[in-house]
Amino acid sequence: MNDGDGTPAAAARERRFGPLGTALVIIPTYNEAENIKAIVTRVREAVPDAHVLVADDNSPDGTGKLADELAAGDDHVQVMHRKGKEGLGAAYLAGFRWGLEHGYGVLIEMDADGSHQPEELPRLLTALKGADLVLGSRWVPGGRVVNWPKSREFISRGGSMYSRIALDLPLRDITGGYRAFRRETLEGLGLEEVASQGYCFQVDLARRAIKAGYHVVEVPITFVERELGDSKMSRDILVEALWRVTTWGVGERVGKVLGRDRRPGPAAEGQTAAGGDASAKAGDVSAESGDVAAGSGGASTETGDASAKAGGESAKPGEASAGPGDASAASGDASAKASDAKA
Ligand SMILES: Nc1nc2c(ncn2[C@@H]2O[C@H](COP(=O)(O)OP(=O)(O)O)[C@@H](O)[C@H]2O)c(=O)[nH]1
Ligand SMILES: [Mg+2]
Repeated sequence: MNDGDGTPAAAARERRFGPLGTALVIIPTYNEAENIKAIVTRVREAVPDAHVLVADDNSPDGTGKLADELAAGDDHVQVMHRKGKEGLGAAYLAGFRWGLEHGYGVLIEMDADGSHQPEELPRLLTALKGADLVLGSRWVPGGRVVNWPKSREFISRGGSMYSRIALDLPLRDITGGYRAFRRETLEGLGLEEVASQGYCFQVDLARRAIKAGYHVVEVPITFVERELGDSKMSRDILVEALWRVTTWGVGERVGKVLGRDRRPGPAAEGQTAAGGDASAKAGDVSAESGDVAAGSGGASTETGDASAKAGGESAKPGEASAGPGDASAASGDASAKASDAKA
């Protein structure tokens, strides 16, 4: 059914993927004061054209303030100050909405603690040129983890294997959080319905992408366990993942028996992303998330239409590191340009 890279490779070969546009690296943070400067610096060095959005949940250790200081000295760095700890999934959803609203072509998930090495990001972006979604994967050949006890590896491998079987997903690392999405992919996932958190959030997005027929590719990564700060993952998050994956798996099997099956996706339809939904939601972002540092005064992207306009001067989203300089894409709505990412 697939060639080991997620979705039917034959169908993907017939697809034409548009240029990528500018990348936004979203880094959710909660108490990452010891890590924030290093990770932002490494991202800026590894992929200088990419922009960074730190989505901080009002960390008591002052991470948000440190991020503000980084943003003050770098027009490629933004900070979203959220009102309090609401979980990784909620922070990513807010970051995605902000990024879509501001016209970014690629949205990247990356942890703040150094586990996801920014130096590997160019490889993910290269793979995204021929895919809808790229997963940094610990569990494909060439992927590995550094400084993990066997017990943690067992849980992670087990979680992916359980999800793979329960949800019938042709993927190896389903809980990982180092990912690169094309904007059209995110727009087609139905993000407004996503309520899951933690590892389950990652499983949920991967499952939606496969169900929607997107071409998902796994790229091997070396995951390095954090040296500074503490993990926020908890037993509750594991239990949530187990419970939801089981519920989804049972639901899908019942659905199959009743004759519902996977929707034909963009591979079959020639990729028209459901941009309208995302843009309808985009307006909420700034209100919900407080302010984005030096916030950009207003959305200029008309998602769902083929031509979102550039709004500001400093950001040059057309010049994506991984993408061709010109954002006018073969695929319908990829011509959106980021507006003023920094006012
Ligand atoms: N904004 C936000 N970020 C979070 C939250 N929980 C975890 N994170 C961030 O998500 C990333 C992964 O969390 P981490 O604790 O390292 O998870 P682990 O790698 O699975 O142990 C880190 O950058 C955390 O700071 C949260 O509730 N809100
Ligand atoms: Mg971590």
